[in-house]
Amino acid sequence: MSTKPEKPSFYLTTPIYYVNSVPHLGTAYTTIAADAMARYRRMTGYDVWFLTGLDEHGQKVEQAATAAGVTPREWVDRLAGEFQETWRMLSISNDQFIRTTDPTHTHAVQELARRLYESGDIYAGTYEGWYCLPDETYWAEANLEPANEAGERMCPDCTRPLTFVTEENYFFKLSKYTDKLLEWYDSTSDGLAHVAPETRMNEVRSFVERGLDDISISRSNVKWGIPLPWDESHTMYVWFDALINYISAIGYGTDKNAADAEARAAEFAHRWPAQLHYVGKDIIRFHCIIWPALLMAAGLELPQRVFAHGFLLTKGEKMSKSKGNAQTPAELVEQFGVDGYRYYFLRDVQFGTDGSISHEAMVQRYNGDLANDWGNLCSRLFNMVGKYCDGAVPDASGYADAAEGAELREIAAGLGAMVEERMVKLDYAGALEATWELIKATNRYLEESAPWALAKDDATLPRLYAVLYNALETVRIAALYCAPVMPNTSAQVFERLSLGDIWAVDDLAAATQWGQLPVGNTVTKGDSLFPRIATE
Ligand code: ME8
Repeated sequence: MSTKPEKPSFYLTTPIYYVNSVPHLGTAYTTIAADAMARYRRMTGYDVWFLTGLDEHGQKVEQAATAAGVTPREWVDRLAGEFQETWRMLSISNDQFIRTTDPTHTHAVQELARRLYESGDIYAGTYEGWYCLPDETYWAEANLEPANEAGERMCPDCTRPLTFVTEENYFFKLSKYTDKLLEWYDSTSDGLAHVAPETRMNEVRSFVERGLDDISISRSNVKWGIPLPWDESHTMYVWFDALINYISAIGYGTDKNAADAEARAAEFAHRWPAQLHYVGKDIIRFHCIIWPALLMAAGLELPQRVFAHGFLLTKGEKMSKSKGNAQTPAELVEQFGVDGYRYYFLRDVQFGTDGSISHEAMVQRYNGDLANDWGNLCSRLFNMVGKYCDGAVPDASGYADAAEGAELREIAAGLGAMVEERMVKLDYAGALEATWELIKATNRYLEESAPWALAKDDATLPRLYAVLYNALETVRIAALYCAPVMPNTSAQVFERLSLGDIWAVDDLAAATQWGQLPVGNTVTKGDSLFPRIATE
């Protein structure tokens, strides 16, 4: 009896978003990218744990609740529902949804804080300086521009006015970890840099090389937060609270008396360190400086990789309802479908760099790549199988010409390695582009071999069946490679080919080997996968 070897763990996370606003194109972007990776890694044999969630504490959330005339608790509960609904609508396959108001999270934060206080890495002091409320960020004088004409100091990141605060606070000895952080930046994991892309690594490294100050980790006038266990007049600075979610979610700091304490500890040992933290470039200092330093102080392993993507920009054209070019995920999904939405953002914007998005580009991508190339290939092919083969996968064995479909077999054989190489770099656009080579080659193959002509003569029927089989087989393979980004349409293609559950695939390399489409399987034409969008 053989037992399957245990799958390697792949733990990936998104930032936990603030609940001061509803999910938008930016937060959806990070979440979709992480989802595509989670799905891809499940299909390539990993034991995936995909975490997303919400950052529910802090002054900003407290103020948003007050402005809405509700308690912070009512406010976060309402917004948590909206986030979860939006992620469901976008086919996000997260394994867990953490909220920093969860009692297990609170316990873990207090546990870690206590540990650092006892070891001397957290100490009492006075904070005097600038604070950016919208970003919940402290700023040292040295990083600021002189006051403007109105006498205001501005946040270097978001350019909004800062507030001067003087508070008795607790501090974290960040300065102590400067050299260790620089060593970490110089090391790699499986040959990959811990911070990517390189521009972000350089930015973080030069910030640390300038020297780090200790940072305040508590607030005494913010009530909506986690109290410090040794001094309940302080709540934990919201960024510390938030970062710890990545370990509290998977079992760190579980109450020793909890019924599941042992199981949670085992889970933590299994899943930590994370393979991949997805973040936007706005929050790299928290993830690439404070977070690793905090883990070092706690004696925990560091994440293998933090990948910071760029910003989505709307370049001149504002996406607005009144212009008929919707701006919320829900409005865009209504027009482009979930998979059309997911495809656009991962195909048209190079992950890692800033990218302009526009309604016009979205329509172009959709009509070009999805309606014309992929959708049309499926519908005309399934249609022909209906017409010439009674709607069943034909038997190609009567036509023994090795050259028939050789180009398709060759592209398909090389695709797996290419997609893997690009996915490791989080180059979604590149992985999709490679998949499109197969899709385009199949469309060309059908044009060139003209099945409609082969169907006219009994003598060419064996070749007709070979051509249709080859095209169906590439469609099956392309659907597998498209699945992480376009889960719904790929599942539909599988259904139409009477294949099993696409999500049961956990060995993509084996599943994409040529020739597995069973002869005789019913092929259903179905509705158009990507109906064209009229452009007037
Ligand atoms: O920073 N383009 O939460 P947040 C691309 N709670 N991505 C964007 C974007 C845009 N225009 N706008 C937002 C926080 N994002 C903290 C995180 S984690 C321990 C705590 C995405 O709601 C991007 O991932 O402000 C960015 O980093 C994140 O949303 C910020 O989300």
